[in-house]
Amino acid sequence: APMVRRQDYSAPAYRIRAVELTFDLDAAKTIVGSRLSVERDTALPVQPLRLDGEDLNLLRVLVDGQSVSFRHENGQLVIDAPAAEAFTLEIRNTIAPEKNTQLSGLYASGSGLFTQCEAEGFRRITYFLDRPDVMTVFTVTLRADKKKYPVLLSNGNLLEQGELANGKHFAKWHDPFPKPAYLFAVVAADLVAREQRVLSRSGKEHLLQVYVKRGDLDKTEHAMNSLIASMVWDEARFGLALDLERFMIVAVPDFNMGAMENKGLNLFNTKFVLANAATATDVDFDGIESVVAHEYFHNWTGNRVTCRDWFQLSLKEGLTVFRDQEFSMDMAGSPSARGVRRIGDVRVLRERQFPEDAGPMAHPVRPDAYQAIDNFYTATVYEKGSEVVRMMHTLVGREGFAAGMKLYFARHDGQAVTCDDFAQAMADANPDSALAANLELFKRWYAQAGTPRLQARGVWDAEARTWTLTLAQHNPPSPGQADKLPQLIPVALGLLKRDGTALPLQLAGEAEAGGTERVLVMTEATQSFTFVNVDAEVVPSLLRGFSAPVVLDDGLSDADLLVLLAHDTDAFNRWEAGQRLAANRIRAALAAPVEAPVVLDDAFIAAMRALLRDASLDAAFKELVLTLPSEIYLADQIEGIDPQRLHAVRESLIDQLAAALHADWAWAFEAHQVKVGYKPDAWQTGQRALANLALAMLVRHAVATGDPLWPGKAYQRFKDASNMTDRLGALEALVNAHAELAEPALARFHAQFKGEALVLDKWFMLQARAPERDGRVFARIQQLLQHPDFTLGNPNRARALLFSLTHFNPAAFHRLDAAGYAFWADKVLALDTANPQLASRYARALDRWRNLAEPYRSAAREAIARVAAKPDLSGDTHEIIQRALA
Ligand code: DPP
Ligand code: ZN
Repeated sequence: APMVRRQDYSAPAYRIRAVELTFDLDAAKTIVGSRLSVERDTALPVQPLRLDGEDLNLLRVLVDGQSVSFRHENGQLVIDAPAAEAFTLEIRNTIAPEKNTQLSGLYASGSGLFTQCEAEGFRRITYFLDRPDVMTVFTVTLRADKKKYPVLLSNGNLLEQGELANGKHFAKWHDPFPKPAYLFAVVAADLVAREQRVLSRSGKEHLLQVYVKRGDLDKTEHAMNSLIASMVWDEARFGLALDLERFMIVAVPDFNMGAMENKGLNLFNTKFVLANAATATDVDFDGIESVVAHEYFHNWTGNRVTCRDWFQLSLKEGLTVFRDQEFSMDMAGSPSARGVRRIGDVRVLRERQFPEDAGPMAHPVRPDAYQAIDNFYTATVYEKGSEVVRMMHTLVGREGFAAGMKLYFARHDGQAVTCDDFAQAMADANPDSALAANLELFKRWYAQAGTPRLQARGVWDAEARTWTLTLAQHNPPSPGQADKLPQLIPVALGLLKRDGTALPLQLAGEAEAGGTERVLVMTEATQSFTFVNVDAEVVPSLLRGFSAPVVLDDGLSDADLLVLLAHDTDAFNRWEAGQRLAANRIRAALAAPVEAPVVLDDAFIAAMRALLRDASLDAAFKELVLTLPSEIYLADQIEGIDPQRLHAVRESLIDQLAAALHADWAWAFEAHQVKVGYKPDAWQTGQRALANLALAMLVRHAVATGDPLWPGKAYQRFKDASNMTDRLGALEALVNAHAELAEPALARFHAQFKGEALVLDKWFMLQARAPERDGRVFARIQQLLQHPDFTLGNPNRARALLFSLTHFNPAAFHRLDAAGYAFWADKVLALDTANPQLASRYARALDRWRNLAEPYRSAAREAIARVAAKPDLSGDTHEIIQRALA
């Protein structure tokens, strides 16, 4: 596929003011009629009209009712010289939804028909100007068999519906808001809906609906509640109200992504809609709340103001992730629960985005070029993009940020704009801020790829009673960007005395101290800040709340980190101190000779025990601290990684924590039982998370020592659990410890939930993500491929088994015999013919092959080369593979 470049952007020569679409819906053959009101931009020289189309069967083209000559070029339908400045273009074509295994455009899932148009799926429905800066008013008539497809939905408001001959019926929808084609949606299916009428603050009534297949209504309450909470929050925090009479969410069983924000008709992967206590875990409930919010928030940040071109994707995604993260924090409530959320968000960023930014797919938050835009729905555009918005929030403050949002909508409502436009509005609304003073510098976050390294060293001068912090930044090269310029880095910090008390902060030149925490704004390659009235050596707590997406090297000793772990008031840095202590031990063990036993020191164990037993801390926080950094995160930090060795070392440390804290784990398990009715709130979620971690540690230790007590208790709990979080937690404890009781438990679980697709996904996932031991997990995955419930055709199922191995289980995947890589190559090729979007995501499992030690590195390269050799690889996968080998 040819490269598309940001610098080549030009405004559209034609606009489509309105379109009337008619669909005669049928899984085998759907007839699409399209009547477009086209206008030529008379300020531009006359150009051919080029309409995008893909996999369409064209029946006819008319201009103002007359036939017209046209040609096909590069997949586009080209009309060379339309005579008039404004004309009506009529197109008729057919498509075959049931053959559409790509799940882009109109496709069949279960017994229904659904669409997915972002980014470029609309062109798979009919010929159109399929680009986000062409915004059109859509009127849509759907006709279909009434029995098969009793529910017919599209965007906006329902104008009319009724019966037709031959058992058919119709529905006519009109969306008053001009929108890009990527926000178009259609649903024809046999569905039922949970409905609720709500009033917005202005007193307007809205109808909210959550559509699911029959039998799933009892799993829709949480999605509905999340939707209502999102509406309330967006009005309260940003003054943004729902602009439609009706807002619909529809659950789709086969879906490439999490969900899609189509105007007024959000389509969701079932995983992010369906939940009740019996079938979904706390983590699932949480995911639903944030994805429902995310898609709802897009109605303003994405739909009312959209992207000029796909290079600006982070304009809507980074901002909307920031909004959903803030929403979840506000929902969580207490400062401690907010801290827990922040830790979770940073974990995702560092495990997914940091490796991406260090590998062959590294790209700026606002990319400069792509072959397949689907490949750029990335952690960089989403999660790093959100961090960029968060830094703006830090620089202008909460009120200033709200003012910036207001100005952004005042200027750009109804437009398709750029990341620059957003940053400009933020700066203009806050003229006295550090953001406004350094706007061009700040915007390097959009332009430069890579994770900056921030070195920080403090020097105490006893005589002058000063403590001087010297910061130095460096951003290593990325593909196509050899040299980087300094970036603006907000460094939130506090200083702790060794007894843990916080020091009042006063910079040289300031009249008095101003609080115990502040934000330093770094704008140069190196910069020093001198604090005065410092009477003793201090321990700096830098980058509090992870105030910038950088890798920090602060040179703190283990003794310093123990002070922070015991006393830091910043939840993120307190947690981070514990993670770093663990990572230091793992690094030391990796550097030692293989034969040397890895022994966990008493200081670390004592610190972990103290934290676990600390009555002032929330269970959720403790669970995070007591969980060692993941193999994926650690592998990203270590050059020339040996995944097997890393796994062995980390497992050994967990074994030792399980043994040394045995009595503490037993206490924690008993002390964190929830004795009231199930609610997925922050408190209960924390209790269950810690109890489940404790149980896992107890079972692990019992299996190692041959003690039947805890495996037996875990099995009992698995059988008797009143909710999925506890049931799955107990099952996981057995499976992860390779306990004998894991087998009967797995069989029982399968029998109990065989009708629940999302629960079966968990069953596959759990087995595929278990800690590898003697190749057992890899062998089990091979067996599960043959299981009658396994299919490559359903993305959730494919992710549950295949992605679990390659993306989430490094020790099962990176094998000395290279069988994991062969597996990967086979599956990339198998997925690629049916579903290129899914295949190219899957292909990314080997992005970081260059960071592997031998013999992994060469074996991985060979597997990538085998995929590259396939002649008809899809454009999506080709781009990933080509970058990996570049
Ligand atoms: N635009 C969708 C979302 O992020 C997914 N592609 O919500
Ligand atoms: Zn989004």
